[in-house]
Formats: sequence, C-alpha cells, structure tokens
Amino acid sequence: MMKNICVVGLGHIGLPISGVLAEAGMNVHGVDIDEKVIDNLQGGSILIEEPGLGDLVSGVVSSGRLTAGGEPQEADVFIVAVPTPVYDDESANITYVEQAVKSILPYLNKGNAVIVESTVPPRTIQDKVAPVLEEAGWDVAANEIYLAHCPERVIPGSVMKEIKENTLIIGGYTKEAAAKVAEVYKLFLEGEIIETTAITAEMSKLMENTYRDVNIALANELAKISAELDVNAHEVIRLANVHPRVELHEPGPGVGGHCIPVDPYFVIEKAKDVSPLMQTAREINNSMPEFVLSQIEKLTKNISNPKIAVFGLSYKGDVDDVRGSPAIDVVFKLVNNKKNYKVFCHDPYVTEDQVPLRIHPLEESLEKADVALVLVDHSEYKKMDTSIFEDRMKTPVVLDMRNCLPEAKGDTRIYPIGDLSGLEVLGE
Ligand code: SAJ
Repeated sequence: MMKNICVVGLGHIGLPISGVLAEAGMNVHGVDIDEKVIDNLQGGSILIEEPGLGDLVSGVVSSGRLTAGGEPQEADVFIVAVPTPVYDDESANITYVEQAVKSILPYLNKGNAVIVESTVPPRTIQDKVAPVLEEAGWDVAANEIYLAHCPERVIPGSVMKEIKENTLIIGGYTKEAAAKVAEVYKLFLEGEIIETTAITAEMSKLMENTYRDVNIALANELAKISAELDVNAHEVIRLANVHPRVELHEPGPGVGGHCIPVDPYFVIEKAKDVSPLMQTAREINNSMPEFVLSQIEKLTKNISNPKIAVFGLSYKGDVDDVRGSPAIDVVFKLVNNKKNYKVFCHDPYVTEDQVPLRIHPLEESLEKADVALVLVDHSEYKKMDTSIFEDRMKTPVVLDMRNCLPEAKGDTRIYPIGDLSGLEVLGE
C-alpha cells in the first residue's frame, strides 16, 4: 500500500503533484526550505499563480490530507521536485536535487519509492542520485529502494489539466522500479503511462523542450529573413503549417521561462562537439531582445527622448512568471540605452514587488507615447479595442512582437514581428 507520500519542493511542480495526490486520498507531506511557502500552505494558501491550484490546495489542506513543514517525514513514496537552475556558464546546477535526496535519507525504509521529477541532465539518476542512495547502504539495483525519474511535462497555465491528462514517462533505474512507481501515478493519472529506462526518460524530456527551442529559433530566423525579403512570416507559417507534416512555431521577442531556454544546455554540456544546431538555436533566440531594440531604434531615430509604452513583462501570455522573461530583457535594453527612452510598462499579471520597474495602468502608459511595444500575448491584449492607440498616443504606431493584437483601427499602424519590411521611421 502506498498511502503516505512526501514531496520535497513545493514549487510550480511539487505543489500541484501534492494537491492531486492528496485529492486522490493519499496523506501528503510537503517540504520546502522557504518558510513563507510553508506558512502560507499551512494556512491553506499558495504563492503561485496557476488556474485551479489555489482551490485544490485549500481544500486538501483543510481536510488534513496535505500538511507542510521544513523537514521530510517517513513515507512510502518520496517525490523530489526541486529546481535545477544553471550556473553562469550555462551548465546544470543539480545541487538542489542532490540535497533533496540526502534530506530524505534518514526517513527511508526498505521498499520505499524515490521519484525525481526535476528536469536533470542525462545520466543524473545513474551517476549522481543512485550513488547517494547506495552510499547510505541501499542496494538500488536490487530494488531495496525503487528509484525512478518521472520528468514533469506540464505547461504553466494548464498545469491542473495536463498533470492528470498528459502521457507520463517513467524512467526506472530498474524495470521493477518503473512498474512500482507507475502504481503511484495510477492513483490520479488519466493519461497513458510509458515505462522506460532512466536515461531515456531524461533525454526525452530534454529533447521535447529542445525541439521547441530549435523550432522557435527557426521561426525567429524566418521573421528576420521576412523583414529582408518583404514577405509576411505569419502568413508563410500559416500556409506552411497547412502541410500535414509541418508545424512551424511562432516568432517572438525571445524564449523565456525556466525550462525551454535552459534545458538544451543540459544536453549541450554533455555533448558540446556534436550539438551545433542546439547551440545555434540558443544563440538565435537569445538575440531576439536585441532585434526588438534595433526595430525601436529604427522607428524612433529622428525623435528625441521617445516615450515607449511596453505591454507585457512576463515570459509568456496569461502567467505572472517573469523568470527568464525576454520582455524584461528588452525593457532593460531600452532603459539603459543612450537614446534616453522613456519606458512605461504595463502588465495585468506582474506586480511591482516582482520586478525593479514601475508598472502603470494601460491608459497612462499609452498617454502621448511615440510607440507601443507588445512583448507578451496576454488575453487582455488579444481582445483590446485598438482605437485606444489613436485616442491616447502621440503617434499611433505599434510594434506587435507577438502578432497578437486585433486589427488596427483608424490611423493606427500595427507592425507584427513577422512583417517588418515596411517599418516606417517616425518624423520622416
Ligand atoms: N514561445 C515562442 N514561440 C512559440 C512558442 C513559445 O516564442 O511558438 C516562447 C514563449 O513565449 C515563452 C517560451 O517560448 O517565452 C517558452 O514557453 P512555452 O509555452 O513554449 O513553454 P514553457 O516553458 O511554459 O513550458 C515548457 C513545456 N514544454 C513543451 O511544450 C515541450 C512544458 O510542457 C514543460 O513541462 C515545461 O516547458 C517544463 O517544465 O519543462
């Protein structure tokens, strides 16, 4: 029987997994090093913005199924869901994963399952995690502890749906470990379960995100090419994607978040000489904030102290997460530019305690602005009345780096990222 679960790391992944397991009738104990997270959770509230998560958590906390604290407890199953950030040289920092596994050692009993959900570089389970358990005296190959890697694959914004419905890959240290760990996820999972080896699970997770990174780089390169060739990249993508085996992604101001711009480096660091495509994709996507800046410079080259209204600061639409956000990168490139741009930011989700920037109401940021710059495709922008640009701005010119605004009204000119060849120069 697997009745008691201990989850180490109560962030964007650990908290939802704790919630759904508790909802399925398990006794879940969550552990985090951040006292604020624990204090809030004990009171039934959370610090993360994710649709449906707050209600789920407050329900299972008040029913007593989910408890939280700073230390692990004995359990049948231990789930590690801590971050794997990168060092300055982009190599993976797996110390949180190692510390989390060490922290559960005093509470482990024979027959327990240890599951790592954190995204890790290939071979981490074999070369780093299993040895920690073995040094503590457990014969992992003989299944004294069932060790597996179950990479999280849920997308922020739809976590509560995807956590139940996605296909789950279980990478067992042994075949038996994979089968044992599958029983845990069957408690709540509606999606399919595929059992494989630990390294295959590690690599497949990393390649999913790398595929997306490379594909977005292709779309970003297409946007740059289209500006030279006088063709609309969005129309090109729409038509190319009519083909049954083509799925080009969308260009944008860069790739943000804590996963897609990070995970390719986990592969690259292990295979530097044979990964030029992945490395180039990273370079292209990292170059996009500079590309956005160059378009603003072109537009405003005749204007002194231009006012720029920036729409969106988070790393993608309808989330409050600013980690790795290319929008923030663009804003600081503008703020620190010698051209002395007056930057007025708006974001319906992000608050001033998250970023060292003033955030203004939408109308105020647009008031007498020379250019509006859309960096995030929040729903609010997708359905906005575009007559506001003409009503409020000095010149109703909009750079839509997400191609998300409705059609322009009146004298307003909206330039989407994939159609910049005709970009005007203000004041000419
Ligand atoms: N983006 C584009 N163009 C696109 C799609 C995305 O510029 O066509 C940008 C977004 O605006 C954002 C970045 O890419 O800045 C990443 O956003 P995302 O929505 O592609 O992905 P994440 O980071 O929110 O979540 C990804 C997901 N992986 C895949 O879809 C393969 C998710 O399923 C993973 O669980 C998550 O990474 C993770 O934790 O690894």
